[in-house]
Amino acid sequence: MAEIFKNIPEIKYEGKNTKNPLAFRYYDADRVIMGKKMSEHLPFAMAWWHNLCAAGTDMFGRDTADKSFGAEKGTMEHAKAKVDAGFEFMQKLGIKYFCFHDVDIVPEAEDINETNRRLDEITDYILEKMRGTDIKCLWGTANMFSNPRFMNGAGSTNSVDVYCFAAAQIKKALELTVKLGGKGYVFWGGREGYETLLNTDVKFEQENIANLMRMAVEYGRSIGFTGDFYIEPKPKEPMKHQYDFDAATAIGFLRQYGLDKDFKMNIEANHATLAGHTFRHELRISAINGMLGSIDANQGDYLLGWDTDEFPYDVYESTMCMYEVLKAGGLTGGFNFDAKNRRPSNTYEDMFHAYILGMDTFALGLIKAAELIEDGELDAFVEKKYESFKSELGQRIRSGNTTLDELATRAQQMGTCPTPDSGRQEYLESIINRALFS
Ligand code: XLS
Ligand code: NI
Ligand code: NI
Repeated sequence: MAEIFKNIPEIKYEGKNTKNPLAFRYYDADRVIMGKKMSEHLPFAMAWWHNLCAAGTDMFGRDTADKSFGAEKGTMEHAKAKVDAGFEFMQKLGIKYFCFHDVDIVPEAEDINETNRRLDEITDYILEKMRGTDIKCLWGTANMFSNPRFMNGAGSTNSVDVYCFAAAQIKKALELTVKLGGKGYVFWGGREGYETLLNTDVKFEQENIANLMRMAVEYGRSIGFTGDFYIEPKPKEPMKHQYDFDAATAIGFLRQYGLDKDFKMNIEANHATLAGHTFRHELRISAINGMLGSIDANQGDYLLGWDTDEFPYDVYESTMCMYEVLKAGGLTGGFNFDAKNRRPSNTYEDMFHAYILGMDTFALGLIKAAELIEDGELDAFVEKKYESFKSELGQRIRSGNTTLDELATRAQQMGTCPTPDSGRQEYLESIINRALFS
């Protein structure tokens, strides 16, 4: 196999002082942190779509990067060249997982039967490639948002025919995920939402989405898929109102339709901020509901109101993220870089710099989060903050063994209410800075 990224060596850990642009400063795969290797804490994944397909086209201009990898775009040769490029890329970076949509790995044909044939062919090729490596599939998914047939939604479509195509794509994508040994299967509800209530029956659409998911679970389990299904919440873009607005909304939906045993959350940093939340809020909400599954590791831009899918460089955010992940006992999934190079970063080297940046950002976040946890001051503060609930009355409130009448009587006996202790936010923030910068 001809080498594609010719001037790029295998990327190695060289420590924080290295000036080598093609080396890790913090990601040291075998370093043990809180009893586990960094590589186990951080199962990084390459997103097929951004890394091997997207080439810089935006609303105002065409491709700036060359992702032909020596083959003509739109052909199966190109699909295979992308596999070659992807595996070389992952191996050079020491990345062990990839994520894909059905139409990322082959050009979609007019007839779904032909698309499916191509998918069989390419996944044979991917499997062959996987055999000589320790690279695995993190998750698969069906792209049910690009094709014009999905303009009114996939599970939420008004058309039974379109609903059948969505079902067929999910069925095939599940089969491929199982074939490639994928740990998870993602539903990101790209077109599952609406622009105006004037033409939308929300209840009807949500019930249809839930039914599609139920059928996916039934079929997946019947063909031996034992992994997690994920919902990837996102509040807007492409639709004004997306049904899976945020983790809390998606979890409520799953519970309402009895899907909560099979599904977890795939939390994307940039989606969290679009929802008006912090990344860590979404992680915490998922974790306390037992549904923290996987992460789409990227970051947004606070000045831009859309999903800019930037590579994460913000160590404050990655530290907060890893704090939540460590506290939750890790992920069942991994860290998929659902991120793309900025349009003018259009060389092969830039693709590597982007992943080195992202991997180092999360490695440093892991190191700092572990320091914060081992230091214990934040935990101790939170523990103390709720101390009054350790009293006899507090315990009874916690276990639901009080009445409004009893509590009101006690308040009336006190007459005036003592002020609770300070929340100490600024001091606690200074602890984070201490960990990050000392
Ligand atoms: C889009 C989503 C998408 C999902 C997979 O905003 O992040 O890339 O991760 O369909
Ligand atoms: Ni995503
Ligand atoms: Ni996204």
